[in-house]
Amino acid sequence: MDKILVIGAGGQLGSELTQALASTYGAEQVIATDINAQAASKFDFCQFRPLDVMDQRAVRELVVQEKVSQIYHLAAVLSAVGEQKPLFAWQLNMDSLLYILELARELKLDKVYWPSSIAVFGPNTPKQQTPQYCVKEPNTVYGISKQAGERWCEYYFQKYQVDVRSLRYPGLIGYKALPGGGTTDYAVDIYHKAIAGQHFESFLRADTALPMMYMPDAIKATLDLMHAPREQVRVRSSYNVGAMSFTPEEIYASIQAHHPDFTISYAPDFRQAIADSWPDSIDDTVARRDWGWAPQYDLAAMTEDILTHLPHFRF
Ligand code: AKB
Repeated sequence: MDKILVIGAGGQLGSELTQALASTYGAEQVIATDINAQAASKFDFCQFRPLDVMDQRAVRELVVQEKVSQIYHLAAVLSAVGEQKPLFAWQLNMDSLLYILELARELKLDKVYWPSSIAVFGPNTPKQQTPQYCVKEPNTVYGISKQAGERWCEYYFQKYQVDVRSLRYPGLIGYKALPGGGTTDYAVDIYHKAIAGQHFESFLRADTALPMMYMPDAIKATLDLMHAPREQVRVRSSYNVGAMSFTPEEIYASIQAHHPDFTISYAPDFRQAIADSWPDSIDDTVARRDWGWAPQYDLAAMTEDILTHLPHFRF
C-alpha cells in the first residue's frame, strides 16, 4: 500500500495536489504537512501534521512511524522572496532536498517528487522554445538552487537508484490558494483584483512573455510523471513541461473580454529583471515523447474557468 507524505502542502501547488493524491490513493493514505499549522483548515479530508522540513528529526520520525513510501517535497522559497533573503533561500531549498534524498536512499522509499522550475534557465539560454538540454546559468538564488537540486536528483538516481522525479514548472496559476512570493504570481493576483472590481498594477512590463500553466494541467503532469513506469522516466534531472505563454497585456485582454471595466497599469520593479532572465516559451518534446505529456488549457480556457469558479471559492 502506498503511503504518501506531502511536505509544504499548504502552498499553491500543494493545496490542489494533496486533494488529487487523496482522490487517487485514498484519503487515509495521504499525510499533508506544512510549517504553517493554520494550513490544517484546508485538509479536513486527510491527516494533517504541522512540520518544519528543516527539522530533520521530526521528518524522519514521521516517515518511519507512518511507514511513508512516497514523499512529495514541495516546500521552497520562490524567486522574488529568494532575492530578498538569498542565504535563507539557499539553505532551505538545498538542505531540505538533500535531506529528503538521503532519507529516501537510507529507508529505500519507493519514490520522491521534487518540483524544479523554468528558473533554472538564465539570460544566455535560448529564449524561444527553450529546449530540454541547453545553457542554463540561472542568475537568481532560487534558480541556482533549482539547478543544483536537479543535479542532486540525477546523482541520487544514478548512484543510489533513488526513484526521484521532477518537472520544471512554468508559472503555475490556480485560484484555490493565494500566491507565495513568485515572479509569475502577478498572473494569479490579477484574477483576484478583477473579481473584486479593483484596479490592477502589474509589476512586470506589458510585453513580458513568460511560460505559464493552469493548475489542473500541473496536477495532471505531476501525476502522469509519477505514475509512468520507471524505465519510461529517462530524464532524472527534471522535465521541461509547457502549456501556454502570455504577457501581462494578453492576460489582461482575456479578462477584460469578461469584465469590460477592469483596468490595468504598469509599474515594473525588481521582479522585471528576474522575468527578463527567463524563457518566453518552452519546448517540452521530451516529456511528450517519454510519458505522453499534453496540456489541456490555453489562456482563454483558463480565464473562463477561473472567472467562473473564483467568485464562489471560500478560502
Ligand atoms: C516563481 O515565479 O518564482 C515560480 C516559478 C516560475 O518557479 N512561480
